[in-house]
Amino acid sequence: MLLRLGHLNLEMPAVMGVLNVTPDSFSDGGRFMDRDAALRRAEAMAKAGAAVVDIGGESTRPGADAVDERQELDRVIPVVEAVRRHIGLPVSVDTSKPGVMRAAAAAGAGLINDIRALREPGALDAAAAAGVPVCLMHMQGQPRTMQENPRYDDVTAEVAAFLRERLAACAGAGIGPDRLLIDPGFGFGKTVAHNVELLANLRQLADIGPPLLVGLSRKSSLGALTGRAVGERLPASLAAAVVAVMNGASIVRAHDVAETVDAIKVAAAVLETRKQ
Ligand code: 9MG
Repeated sequence: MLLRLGHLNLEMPAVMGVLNVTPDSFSDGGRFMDRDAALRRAEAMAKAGAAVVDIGGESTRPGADAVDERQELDRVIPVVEAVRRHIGLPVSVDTSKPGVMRAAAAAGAGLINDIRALREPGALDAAAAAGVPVCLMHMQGQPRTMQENPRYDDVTAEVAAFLRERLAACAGAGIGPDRLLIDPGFGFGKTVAHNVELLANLRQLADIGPPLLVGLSRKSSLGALTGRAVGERLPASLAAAVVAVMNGASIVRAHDVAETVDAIKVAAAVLETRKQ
């Protein structure tokens, strides 16, 4: 298994803390819009053991509206600069826009997290030039409409085929496998049953090669499985994180960093013991 990816040490499963700088994100309601509040939140996540913080300026929740590039840059770049300058924690930027990718890398971001897997025009070239690792995520449709009747014949096979195709597109653009992460995109154009099937079959995606990143924290599928409101999904989120790590995930994207760090330490200890 690859042990380093840019600034990230993947020797042990790692936690990516979620830092939304949007007014409308589904589970933290835009509480982190203000630069200083964002900085305090990033600091708390660093203390809690996050390996990286994922800063997003455009909500990706189902039904969300797109924002233009200027707005996204204004929301994200000052926070990237501040986190890098004052905390030193590695920063990921959740964006699909080539201009934001370029500006984020120039401001010190060490990872691009693209829910569109570099499919926007110019994104492959921008990511190649930025020279930082990229997370390629699967999504069926677009955030605005993706939960309107998502369909697959075989969700695991189709997600795997998509990720292999995007890895090949990256190779063609000069982005080698040593700079890539892959992600099945839980909740992005998927029903509860699709998400459960992907989680059950996660090992097949881990076997593709690049480190696997997963994001299940507080997602609506966990609400559907438990009957819990978004603020009550911590136990379900931790269970999902542990299942994911036991099945090959290297990075877990999470809102509740301290709790997720502890949960995956247990999973990592079991995995280490199995290896011996
Ligand atoms: C931005 N974002 C929201 N959910 C996500 C997930 O599951 N994976 C990745 N890579 N990004 C996500």
